[in-house]
Amino acid sequence: MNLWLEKLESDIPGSLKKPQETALFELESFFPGTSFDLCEQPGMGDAYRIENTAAGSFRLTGGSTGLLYGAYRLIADRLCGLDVTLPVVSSPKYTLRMINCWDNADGEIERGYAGRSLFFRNGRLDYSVSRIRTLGRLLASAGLNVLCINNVNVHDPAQLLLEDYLPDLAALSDLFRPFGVRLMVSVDFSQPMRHGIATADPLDPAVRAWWKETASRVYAAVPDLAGFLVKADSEGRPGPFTYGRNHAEGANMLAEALKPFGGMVVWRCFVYNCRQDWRDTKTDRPKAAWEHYAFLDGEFADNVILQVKHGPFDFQVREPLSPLLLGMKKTRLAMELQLAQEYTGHQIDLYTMIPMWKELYGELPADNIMSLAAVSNLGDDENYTGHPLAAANLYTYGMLAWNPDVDAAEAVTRWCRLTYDFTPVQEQTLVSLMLSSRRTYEKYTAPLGIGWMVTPHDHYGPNPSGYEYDLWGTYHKADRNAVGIDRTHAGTGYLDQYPDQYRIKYEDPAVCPDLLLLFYHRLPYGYRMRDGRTLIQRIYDDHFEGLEETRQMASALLALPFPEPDAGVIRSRMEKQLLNAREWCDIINTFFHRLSGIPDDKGRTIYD
Ligand code: GCV
Repeated sequence: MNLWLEKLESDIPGSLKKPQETALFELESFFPGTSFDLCEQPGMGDAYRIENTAAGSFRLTGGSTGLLYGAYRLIADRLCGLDVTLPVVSSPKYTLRMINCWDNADGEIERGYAGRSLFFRNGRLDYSVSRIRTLGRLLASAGLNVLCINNVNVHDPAQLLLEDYLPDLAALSDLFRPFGVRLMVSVDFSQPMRHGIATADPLDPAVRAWWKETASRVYAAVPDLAGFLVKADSEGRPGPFTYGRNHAEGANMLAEALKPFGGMVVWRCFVYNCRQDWRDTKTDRPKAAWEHYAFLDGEFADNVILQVKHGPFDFQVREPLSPLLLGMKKTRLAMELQLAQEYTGHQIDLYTMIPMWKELYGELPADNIMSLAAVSNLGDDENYTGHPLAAANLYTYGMLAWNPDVDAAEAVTRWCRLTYDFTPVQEQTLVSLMLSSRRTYEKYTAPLGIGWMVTPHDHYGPNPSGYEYDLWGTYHKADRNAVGIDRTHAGTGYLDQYPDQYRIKYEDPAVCPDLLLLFYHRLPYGYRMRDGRTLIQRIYDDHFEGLEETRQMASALLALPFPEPDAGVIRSRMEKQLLNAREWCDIINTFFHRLSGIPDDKGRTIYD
């Protein structure tokens, strides 16, 4: 399957070595009889210019990768029936447009919902060459250029990617090179200790020497490796804290080792106390990233990028923008998104993400960050993303990373038009279902920004108090009178981490957007919302509406003429989504009804 590239030649030859060769192959196969003049200008990098030279012929100018992106632009525009006025000039907003795979060496994918790994089997790099080529082509056509192939939780034997498996890593990177995709690897901060060194202390000379020697071996094998991705001192992973060092000391040590080879250290900021006592009311998990990193602003080497999850918790359906993304002006930052639908329906429920990303950009000045990363939703299912419509999240993520100003509806429409041969009315139906799918999911799951009412560990389906007395710092504290946590200055003080212009939007419940009300405030069920409804009524209404919208979505979606095998997969997943929405709606409503004893104003069924 070629997903949105279904109409291209099905096989891409193995003889192609460089992106500009791939560009020429794609153009000549797609536009037979048209002549193309490809002018490589290395200084242009990923940027391209497309112009007409004479009737019916095109000149493309760009770096080697720029020519490839230009070729896919021309092809996709033609497939979409767009008449573009030439010349067209385009360059990406971010140089690194990254995908992070959480694939383990045994072939399992942590939080993977589309099958097993495309790269690993039985502890080794072992894959289908033709699927890797197709993946390279898909990524390039979406403008994505960095692929981290292994889980940030580096489990044995994935460390061997820097050691015995290095030739295999080199062979895999050769396969991606014609598509302009550079590999990255997640590394284990304690890896020197596998080699008789007694410590992983970043200031220890033997440790520093080990990483330098390792970097030079790795770059001899894979000269264009993008760098190392690191999860340190997080959820049990090793890191600098063990040695009384801070994260700038840890990251800079690796950065020094990679610097001679042009490699980057992408250092994740997902650091919090994952062994919290629920009785402890002083610790507030959303404050953690800021507390660990903000004071280090300006101390990171210039080849370190701090990768910050978009919200302060962990990819809930709705979270505010992480204050760290607003506060570290002297540090290179990447925002991390999650295509894998961990908390957002496991690629069973329909959940199109670009409206949410656009909301984040409404808060985040695009220049505050220098890169975007996204946790992959890929796997070895025939259609790569489990749910056929989840492929739109991969494609539109690429569009966003190229140009954060992209319009959500245009991006989803482009993906639909490339993927399916629908009439304009059918296309419009699908696009609007996709654009509203996140809001629908939000309505039937945890209310008003509270998050976390999900089945523990697996993270699919409702369990309102599943995490309430656990170690993870994710509490809603619902009792018979009220729900939520006060995160204002008077409460946990989380809101103090924001610049004033952000703080004032949230600190007063009368001003705070409804959809984040219970993230920021603890409120009684009888609290009057701006529209006159009580808080409890709003919770009931949202849940009934979410279920009803899912039912309507199902009938509209299933009436569309999807081709097989997509039609069958969409139908069976929609059946599961309907059950999931009903379960969420009833369990959340019953949970709050039992606690509050307040009936639904409209007399609808809430089970006791
Ligand atoms: C890769 C959450 C997920 C973990 C994931 C972690 C992370 O806690 O549940 O599976 O680990 O985030 O982003 O590192």
